[in-house]
Amino acid sequence: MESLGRHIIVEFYECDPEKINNVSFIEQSMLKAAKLAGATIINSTFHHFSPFGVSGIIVIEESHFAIHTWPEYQFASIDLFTCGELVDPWTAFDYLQKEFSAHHSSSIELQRGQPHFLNRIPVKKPNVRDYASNKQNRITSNRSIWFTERDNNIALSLRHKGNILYQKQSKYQKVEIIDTYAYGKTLILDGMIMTTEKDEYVYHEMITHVPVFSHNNPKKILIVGGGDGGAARELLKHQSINHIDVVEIDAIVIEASKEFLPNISKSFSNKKVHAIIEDGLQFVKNCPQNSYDIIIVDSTDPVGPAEGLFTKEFYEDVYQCLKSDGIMVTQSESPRFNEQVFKEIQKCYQEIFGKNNVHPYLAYIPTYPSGMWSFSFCAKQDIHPIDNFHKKKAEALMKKHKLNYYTPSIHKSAFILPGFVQELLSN
Ligand code: SPD
Repeated sequence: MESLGRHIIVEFYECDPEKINNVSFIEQSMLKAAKLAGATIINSTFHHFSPFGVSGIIVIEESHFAIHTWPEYQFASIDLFTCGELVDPWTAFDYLQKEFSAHHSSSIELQRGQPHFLNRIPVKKPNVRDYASNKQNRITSNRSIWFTERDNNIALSLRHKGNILYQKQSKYQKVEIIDTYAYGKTLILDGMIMTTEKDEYVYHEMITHVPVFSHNNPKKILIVGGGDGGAARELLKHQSINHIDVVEIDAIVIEASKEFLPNISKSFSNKKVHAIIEDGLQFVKNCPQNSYDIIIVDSTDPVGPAEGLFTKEFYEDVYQCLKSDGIMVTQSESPRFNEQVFKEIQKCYQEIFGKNNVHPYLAYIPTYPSGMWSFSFCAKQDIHPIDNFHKKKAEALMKKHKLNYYTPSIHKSAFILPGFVQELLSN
């Protein structure tokens, strides 16, 4: 015996960046490499990091295989550590080099645990029965694949089933759908969670029913963004509403949602809902004055295609498109996580709608950064969302439709803001 273990340290250069940013592909490749090498797989865990990079490890009976990738450098760094004579780590090396389309590589083999430096001592063996049951427990292969949305200091990870159900790079963004254990199917745009089957109701109920029940008679609504269809689905629960325009910049978002999120996107088959594939910025610029009772800005975060939806120019155009008693509601990010954006847009809304006509409110969305999310209610006239709340209508709607978050009490309490949020608004 030359050593207890063989450790091959591998650097793969000029890999295919798509492949080494695909967590499912990497997991499958590493598992296959371990099998081909003759290893017995015990467990694996793989994480994708937003916007790019994957880390993963496979525990094998004969030690472990680990990987970290940097797609932006087309680089993958891998450790193949094996014990015993029966596993050949170089078989795994050859396979992975081909799988990742690595143009070239460097590697070093280290002998780990050299016997002449070691002193073997007797270790008590477990009794036969314990050993048998332990062994059975140990060799249950268990996939553990994680999506991680992360900024410099905070991350949220969801374990998913491994296969990416939908993945397309549109003209505007990367559109993905994965199936997570805790929150069901999840729509991700450019590495950021947009909506999940199990908590989408919070966002969609709160961005729609609050303005609708604060308006005297809303009929015609514009949704800017909202390509998953969730906001339109909630609006359809209101009989007075007879026309909903959904202006979504990215047809791919609608396509993915229709295919994999039918309960969220079902509104698109209703004839009151008109999907318009256009940049919301241009749409409101060209929109005739006094067109809509309510405008809902159901945007992504202020990076990438939605950046323009967080500008004064856009909100001024929205103001023009609203009827004289019109209401705009926006998703206005997290006052905790996006403090600066939250503060700045509140100021901007106040400049356009008037200081007393802007009312931010909160809801709790577990899959968004920090979990605390804000919406902003901005009225053209002096319409206060609590004073002008049509409680009877809300109660009637709740008898007909089962809502999961919005209630008449939540309508009011959502506007009660914690001290630190009030402070952000007053500075
Ligand atoms: N950080 C996530 C913000 C997402 C806001 N838009 C979600 C779209 C759901 N219809």
